[in-house]
Amino acid sequence: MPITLYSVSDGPPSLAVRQLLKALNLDYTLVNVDFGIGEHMTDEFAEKNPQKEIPVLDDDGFLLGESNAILQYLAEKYGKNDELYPKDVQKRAIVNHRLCFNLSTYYRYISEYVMAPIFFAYERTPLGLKKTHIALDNFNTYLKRLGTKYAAGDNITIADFQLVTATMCLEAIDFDFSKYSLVDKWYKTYKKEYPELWAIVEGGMAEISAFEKNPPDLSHMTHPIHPIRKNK
Ligand SMILES: N[C@@H](CCC(=O)N[C@@H](CS)C(=O)NCC(=O)O)C(=O)O
Repeated sequence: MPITLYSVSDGPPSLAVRQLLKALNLDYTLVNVDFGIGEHMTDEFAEKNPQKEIPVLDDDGFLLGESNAILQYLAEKYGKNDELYPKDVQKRAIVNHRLCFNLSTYYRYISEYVMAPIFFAYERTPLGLKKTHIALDNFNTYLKRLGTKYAAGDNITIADFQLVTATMCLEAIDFDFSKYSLVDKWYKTYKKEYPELWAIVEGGMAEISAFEKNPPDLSHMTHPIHPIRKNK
């Protein structure tokens, strides 16, 4: 049952999948893709994922990109029970909602504000900051309305893996989100109750924090979308 994950060591979607693989106690081969030298932009990588994005799962020849789809597939196929991805239709709908919310809004706004200016020639703008606060406020409201310990229920689900890695990006740049008290509490609870999963995320956070202070030089890169920062 050979499983390979193509992953980037500081990439939140990759870190979300790695947490699930650990939670499921699955043996797998971790292939670190070097973002800095554009390993994901080669024709060879495009064979695995035409979007040229990381992560990519290879489960015995079955290739899958998009971290949400990977989480859903692995939890469905290898989960010993349905805790991480409930079978109950409404519970599953809440998990799917949180995954969609993370992709469309929460991680999207956080990554545009935190990550893009670290790697590429973007600025942190007042609008970007406003969107980040909107995302945090939305998540805080979802936690309040559901009234559960975790994002989609009283136990962790695959949704928490994505939302934790997104929130970690804020901590990596010392962004104070404590006024979103339920987000703050949820995040601290996760760290405390799942130290072995948090350790995976923490490794990525250390890299992002270091890049925040000393941004990587990607001036050699030609990117199809993102403006490259010129070397000083
Ligand atoms: N929606 C995708 C996003 C994956 C993604 O954006 N990964 C980043 C690394 S963290 C990437 O590969 N970016 C490609 C690039 O910027 O060239 C997922 O959730 O898997």
